[in-house]
Amino acid sequence: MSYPRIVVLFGIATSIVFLAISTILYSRSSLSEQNSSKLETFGGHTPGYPILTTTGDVIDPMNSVINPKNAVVDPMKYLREFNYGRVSTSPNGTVIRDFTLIASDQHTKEVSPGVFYNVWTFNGTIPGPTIRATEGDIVRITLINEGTKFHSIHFHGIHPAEMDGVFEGIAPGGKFTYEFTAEPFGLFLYHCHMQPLEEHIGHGLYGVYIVDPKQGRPPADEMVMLMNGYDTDFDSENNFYTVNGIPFYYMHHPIQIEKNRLIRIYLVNMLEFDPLNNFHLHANLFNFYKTGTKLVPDEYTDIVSLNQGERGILEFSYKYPGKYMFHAHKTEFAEKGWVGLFLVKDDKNESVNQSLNVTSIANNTSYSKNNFSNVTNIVPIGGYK
Ligand SMILES: [Cu+2]
Repeated sequence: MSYPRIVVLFGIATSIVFLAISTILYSRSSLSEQNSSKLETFGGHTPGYPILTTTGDVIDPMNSVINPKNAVVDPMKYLREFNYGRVSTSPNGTVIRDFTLIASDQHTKEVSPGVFYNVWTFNGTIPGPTIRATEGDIVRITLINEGTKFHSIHFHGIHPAEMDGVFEGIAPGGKFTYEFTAEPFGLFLYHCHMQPLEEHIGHGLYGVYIVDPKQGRPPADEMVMLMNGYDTDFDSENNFYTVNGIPFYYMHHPIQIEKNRLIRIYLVNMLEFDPLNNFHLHANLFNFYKTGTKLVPDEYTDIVSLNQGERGILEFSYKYPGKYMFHAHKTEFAEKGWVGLFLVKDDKNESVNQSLNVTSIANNTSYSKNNFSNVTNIVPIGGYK
């Protein structure tokens, strides 16, 4: 007895479908068993809300020490380092400032303890050096491309089209001198403008450019803060957030300032991928000068939000001595590294160490394992707001 052909075909088809479904179900369950066997949950006070679930190593920048030899920048040095260039004067008396920036893209540096990343840099650091001039000066920047890709420098500010660094890439091994008048006064940035832009910026080719007004600004303890992030797993989302290049750095090395002294921060947002970043100052308010192009403040506030490329100048002083946080008020950014501390001294003669009963935190200008360990002991972990 023979079955009709259609019945045979139906039988075969059903068997194939059954086999396929069984195989998929089996492989899925064994895959999830594999994953769950490696998954570990870390931290968290509330059941169901772990701080971290991972199958890999846990890197904790709050409790780890970055090796100064490998670090992409020394944030304490960067904080108050302003580069005025090699100064000369033109026949008509104009001040000329010459700078040299060397682009590279083939090095690997530590951007957070244990996290090594292919950094693209101007003069070897992220952020690149802060360039400073006075309104009306002639600024000349020679870019030397020691990298393997085309690079350029695009400055914000007013200048001719051919000095804009957008259409003319500098080839590997090449060099080019950008020249323009520093105008107007304000707070600007510079960055590579080669395509794909998010790759050249995301890897670190940027820095701060300050143009002082001719009459200057009132005397102050001045510092630069550049907000950035690192996408270390290349999914177009940042894994770390920082101010001045290393996550949590100023939590371990608080920035020392004096009570009642005017503080001026040149704040720039270079964060790639995330649409918005911000800055919040604890127990105080600041005058905010948007883009720094006016001498009267736009706002008196304790928080300012900036899109990528936006910047402004903050001015404030602390009335009371003590330890104060500053950080992104976007919680995720703060918890992934964009957080720091000010230590306010009671008066010039009294040491912060005495007033706060802590040791070995004075003038940390380089990465020292000892200093880092000592400081770690006095910094409480957690609690941003
Ligand atoms: Cu580039």
